[in-house]
Amino acid sequence: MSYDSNNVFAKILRGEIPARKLYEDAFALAFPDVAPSAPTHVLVIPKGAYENYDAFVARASDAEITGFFKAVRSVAQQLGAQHYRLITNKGEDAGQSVHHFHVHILGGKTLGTLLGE
Ligand code: DGP
Repeated sequence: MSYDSNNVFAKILRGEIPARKLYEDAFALAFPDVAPSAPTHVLVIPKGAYENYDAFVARASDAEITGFFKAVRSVAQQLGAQHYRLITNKGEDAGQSVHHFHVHILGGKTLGTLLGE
């Protein structure tokens, strides 16, 4: 699948859809998930156009990759999260519904089993 610049996160990056910005730097933007699965549920997205984790690691520069994952850490620190789970869904069978690479930060309670099943 190639990148579709009409996805909702691309629209958030362009300011066409509102989002409450929790963190922003040159590499990443973080905002709360619209349908939270835990008391803390924040999405972190790269600024570049990458449809999923595979595309991000394959095509992004080392600076973008490092900058993005450092931003994820900064967001978790800013949230004061001592215990948290990172999730990224790659592909629809894995649960990916928005095709702009993103990492979910989940926490704020004792989380269940990995797949919640
Ligand atoms: P995934 O299913 O892994 O692709 O996660 C996509 C997440 O994006 C899902 O938990 C709901 C969230 N989401 C979808 N549309 C919007 C939106 O317009 N704003 C925000 N803040 N989150 C959204």
